[in-house]
Amino acid sequence: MVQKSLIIVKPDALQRNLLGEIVSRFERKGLKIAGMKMMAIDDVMIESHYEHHVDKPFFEGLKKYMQSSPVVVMAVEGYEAIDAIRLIVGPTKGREADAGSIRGDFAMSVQYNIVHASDSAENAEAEVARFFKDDELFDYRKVDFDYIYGEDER
Ligand code: IDP
Ligand code: MG
Repeated sequence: MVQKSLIIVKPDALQRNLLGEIVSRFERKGLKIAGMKMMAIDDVMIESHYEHHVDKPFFEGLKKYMQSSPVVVMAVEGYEAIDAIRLIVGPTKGREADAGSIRGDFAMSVQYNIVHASDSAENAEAEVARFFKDDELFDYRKVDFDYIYGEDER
């Protein structure tokens, strides 16, 4: 099943000059960028995006971090992309993430962990819709497609 995952390249990644590296990791994997833009995350958006954390003691710090600079958001597409991307990103705590994953290679922190990636099909759909208007998402053919997937997967 083709899925889109919502990726947020967080402020620590921009400050540490990792934007290109992160985009490149998704590209090289064979995933397709269906949408991408730079934006500031306002209060309403952060409170809905991190709804599961609003009552936690670290929420104010998380909000301050996510609003400390613009972020780059991407809708990244592929077959079973949501789980594939969580593997590329690694678990929340950077210092426990496997080497080779984005967080494993670039993060030590729980909070400053470089990227957000959707964790389920249901959340991915809501997150992509929250961050992208329909006309900001692009359905286009990539010439490498036939070499990224086998015939029975296309
Ligand atoms: P995830 O980003 O791996 O899906 P979530 O549990 O959904 O992790 O948490 C969202 C974000 O909130 C994390 O990526 C991290 O930036 C921040 N966060 C999660 N737990 C903590 C914590 O215990 N302290 C500080 N920040 C946290
Ligand atoms: Mg999460």
